[in-house]
Amino acid sequence: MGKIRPLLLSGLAGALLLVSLVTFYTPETQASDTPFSNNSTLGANNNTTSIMRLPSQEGFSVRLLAANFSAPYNILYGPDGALWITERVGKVITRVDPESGSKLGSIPVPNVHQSAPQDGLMGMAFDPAFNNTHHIYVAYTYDADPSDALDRRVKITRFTYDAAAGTIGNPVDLISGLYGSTDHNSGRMTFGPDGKLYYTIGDQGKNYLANYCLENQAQSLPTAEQVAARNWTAYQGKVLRMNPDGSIPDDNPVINGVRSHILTYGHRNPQGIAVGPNGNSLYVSEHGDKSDDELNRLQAGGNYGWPNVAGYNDDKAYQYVNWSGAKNCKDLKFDNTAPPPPGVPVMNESEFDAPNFVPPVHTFYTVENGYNFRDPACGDLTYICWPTVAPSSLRLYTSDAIPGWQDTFLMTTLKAGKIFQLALDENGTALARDPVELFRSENRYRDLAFSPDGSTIYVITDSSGPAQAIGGGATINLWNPGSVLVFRYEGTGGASMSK
Ligand SMILES: [Ca+2]
Ligand SMILES: [Ca+2]
Ligand SMILES: [Ca+2]
Repeated sequence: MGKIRPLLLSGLAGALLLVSLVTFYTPETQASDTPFSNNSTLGANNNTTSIMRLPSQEGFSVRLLAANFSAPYNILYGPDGALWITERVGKVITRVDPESGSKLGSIPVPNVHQSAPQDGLMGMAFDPAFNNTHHIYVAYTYDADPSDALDRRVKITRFTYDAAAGTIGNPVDLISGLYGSTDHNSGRMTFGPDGKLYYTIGDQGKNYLANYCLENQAQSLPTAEQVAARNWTAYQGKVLRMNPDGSIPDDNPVINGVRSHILTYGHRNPQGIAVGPNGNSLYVSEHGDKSDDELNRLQAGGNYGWPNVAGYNDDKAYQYVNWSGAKNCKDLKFDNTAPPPPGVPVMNESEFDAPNFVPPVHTFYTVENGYNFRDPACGDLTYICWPTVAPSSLRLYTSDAIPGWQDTFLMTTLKAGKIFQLALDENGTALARDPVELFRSENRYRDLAFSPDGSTIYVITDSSGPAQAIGGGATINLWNPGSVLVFRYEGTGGASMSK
């Protein structure tokens, strides 16, 4: 087949009009940063041509597999050969044919409560023995108050999948009554090679934005009495490790004299978790505040510093401004780009001296004091211009199908319109080389999954929200909202990414 280049009618960048009758991949003609070179028409009616832009990447073909998902949050390539996608707002698990993109059915998850920007149906994991047990594990917010009032909590429930009926049933709660929030629930999970279930629970966005008068609990640790009473107040800003029945493993760390579900603490919003190369260690990606998103390697009992430390303990462009510690907090207007008002306790990072502090493997990005966090290029969406990327997921690529990729992480981002490839050094405690930036677009990349043969990457995107515009500043006009994109390696050798 010949190469067909789309006819390009250029105008203003924001209103760029692309017309093409086919979607076709033209690797020789595409620069890795050319945003508009793959395109296609959508819609059954030729009279209503709609315009779609797709990211491009040298060495990869790109296509839209499926769309119209309701805030897709977690994607897994299932043992049954289907893509399984949780829809956070939709409160369903939708199964998708990875070739045709057909939706094979949407499975309602019962008793999910969703009413805020970051709550609803979240992470999901297959039982490692799924083909025998048909068990899947799902995390979601629910309303624990039987009255009209809302008590937003999180639980992890095991369901049994009925393939013939296309339903899930036999719910068994592993853990319930975890704090839930409008913000920073995190809600990712994975099984480790040790057969334990690992779950990330964020700091609930406390001491921040709408929740700025609530005390941040990321440094809190439970008492033995709280654990016995199943009081999970201290389980905020943590990574939890549990047996598949939800019980506390006998070999979990004893922290401050207490063994609990807590593996690590001092986390902010760890939305990505993955087992590292060769089954060694677990890693999380987490959102920083105005700087210092982090890749972290988990060490049992480790303190990852938040909210006292962002990134490294280096006193760079961050202080712990404890709004919730102000007696008159409710009278104050939250603004984290202005000097804190009188009465708000402020701590320098260097005042934090926890002996078990674990610095990040890498930050995105650390900046110097005096950095301008009010870049006018982003207008009212100032945070889109901050030196953060908003890492939303972390997945390990284990195949040898793509040259140079084996045992590297792919990390999706919400703000940067990129997927980062991260290669660890021999010790697993630092990056071996600079991150490689892939698949630039104006999308909020939420999560990804790999095909079993390693040739294909399936990426889900947020349904709405802002991202960094390619020309600078911020945009809310996402290219492929609420979709599954497919990036297929075409074996040209041009994408070894091993610079
Ligand atoms: Ca209620
Ligand atoms: Ca940290
Ligand atoms: Ca720092």
